Amino acid sequence: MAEAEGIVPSEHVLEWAKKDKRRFLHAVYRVGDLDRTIKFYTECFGMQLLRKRDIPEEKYSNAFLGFGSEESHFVVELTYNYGVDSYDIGTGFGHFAIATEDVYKLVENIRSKGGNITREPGPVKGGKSVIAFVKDPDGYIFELIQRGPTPEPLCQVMLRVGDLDRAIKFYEKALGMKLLRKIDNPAHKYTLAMMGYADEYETTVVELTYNYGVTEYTKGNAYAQIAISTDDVYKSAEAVNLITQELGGMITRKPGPIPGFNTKITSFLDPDGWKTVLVDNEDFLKELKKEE
Ligand SMILES: N[C@@H](CCC(=O)N[C@@H](CS)C(=O)NCC(=O)O)C(=O)O
Repeated sequence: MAEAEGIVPSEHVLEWAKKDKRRFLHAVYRVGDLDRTIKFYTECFGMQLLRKRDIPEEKYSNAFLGFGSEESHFVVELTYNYGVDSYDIGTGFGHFAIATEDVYKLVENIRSKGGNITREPGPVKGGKSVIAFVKDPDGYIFELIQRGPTPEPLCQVMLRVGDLDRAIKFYEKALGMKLLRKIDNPAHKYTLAMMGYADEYETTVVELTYNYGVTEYTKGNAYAQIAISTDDVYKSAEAVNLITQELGGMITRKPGPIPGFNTKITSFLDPDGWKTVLVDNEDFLKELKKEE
């Protein structure tokens, strides 16, 4: 009866987030010099430049880079705002991660091109995975993780959160993600939760990090958001809206088409203030075709 009157009961709204067709599309962040970052990511990481667009009316340009087509891969969307050559990354943003079969070899390549290695390759403290850290020209950290071959080398976005259980619940309920792995590392006083839609070795995940006793971080103005696809921005926004009432966070853009692009989106903040944008699957594919 309620549905016939156009009111969707809350359990149906929450089911939607789980059965929707979702995939990590891109991470959006600001850089001070587009060409400098494109050169660094292509030469040091082996990414491909997938597309570039200039929007002079709004005084910004974008470049999309990744390890495969945007139709099937997670990529980075760099934003250059005319005349702004540096940003504050803040303390909350952690890193992007790249999986590679040989971290030592990749580090040598990056070093030979003048890249800044901030943590030499070797087993992670308190674990076995071989990792290294690299700082890009704007100061964003990339973690290099040694793994077997994977279809999705751009494999993690790490964000620090002040309440891990609350954040896990939000990503499960509002975004329909699964808790894929939770690792407590008491020796180094942190807990991690890997959140995503499928196997963390095959697809991209959000790595939520809780440092014991730390509840607040600064956001800076450099990192912007993660974009995730959906079959219905309107239903998705209903689920997000319900969960923000329970756990915190807020819708920052009501569902609907972006003027000029016609792509339907909705965006919101999680309880820690991290932003996600949900983008209509079909509209996104149309946008890619238009820009080919
Ligand atoms: N305090 C750390 C907690 C997370 C953490 O330590 N992560 C591991 C990687 S999963 C790391 O960075 N280890 C440092 C190392 O092994 O040198 C942070 O906020 O970044």
